[in-house]
Amino acid sequence: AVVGVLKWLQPHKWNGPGTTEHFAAIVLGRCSNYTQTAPLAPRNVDCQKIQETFKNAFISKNPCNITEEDYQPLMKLTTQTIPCNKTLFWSRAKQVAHQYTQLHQDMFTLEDTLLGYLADGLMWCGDAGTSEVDHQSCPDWKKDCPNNPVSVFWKIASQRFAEAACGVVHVILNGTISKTFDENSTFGSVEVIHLRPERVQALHAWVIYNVEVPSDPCMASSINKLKSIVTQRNIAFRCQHRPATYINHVTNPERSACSSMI
Ligand code: NGD
Repeated sequence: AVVGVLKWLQPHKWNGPGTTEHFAAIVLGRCSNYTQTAPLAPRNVDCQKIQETFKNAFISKNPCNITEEDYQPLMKLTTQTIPCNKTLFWSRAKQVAHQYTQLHQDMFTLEDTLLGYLADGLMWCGDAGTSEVDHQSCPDWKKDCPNNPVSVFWKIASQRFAEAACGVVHVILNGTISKTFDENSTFGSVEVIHLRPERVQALHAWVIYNVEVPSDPCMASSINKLKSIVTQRNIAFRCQHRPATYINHVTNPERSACSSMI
């Protein structure tokens, strides 16, 4: 007990929150939940193995020196096929996107795939010289280092998700902020870049706003930037603005008449 108290009195090593309590158990529980209930769940999944492989990607390693290779075994175990036209990206609009896919279960965000589902909202890191996870602190992307276990994970998971997309793909963007499209976001810096023009015909953006807006959010300069990046890559681009109430409407099952709005 004394050792435990002393541990807490030590200054935290990193600036970010530590590994989520019960990380391994959560990953294992999510994996069994997903494989038993999700549409399109991959078959013959060994959740115990997935949980161990996830942990081995970062355990006993310097949490500022994580590489994409560290996650290759986990990526291999969680390969999943999303049908064409069913991929949904989002940026600064996580909640709205997930409300949408809850309602339209034939559409998939990264977090509706096994890999994203396992990790969403969790923190994790270890350290060289110990086989324990660090529950006290983990590196913060900006204040400590970019190549930390969580950032590298989302980068590679997002990249693979985008590379596998086909047909018409969608993105939900936040029209209530100035950088509706941000080139430095994961969507802007990883996903858009890794769409394959030979597989993806078009990107349709839905710009969500709360109240009636004075001018069309699709005319914002950041959307023009997105349009030019996408069309230069020989992928067609379309933008539509949609009020947030439109998602609220359809999230209310009593008002199923609203679902025809989509
Ligand atoms: O480097 C990071 C980092 N970058 C973003 N975020 C990060 N967290 C770290 N620990 N390290 C967090 O990701 C940020 O706090 C948000 O909670 C979340 C998404 O960031 P946001 O809203 O700026 O949108 P992005 O465009 O960067 O990323 C969303 C797209 C979406 O299409 C997903 O397929 O990229 C994928 N994704 C990326 C990062 C994280 C999903 C997540 C996730 N589920 O947490």
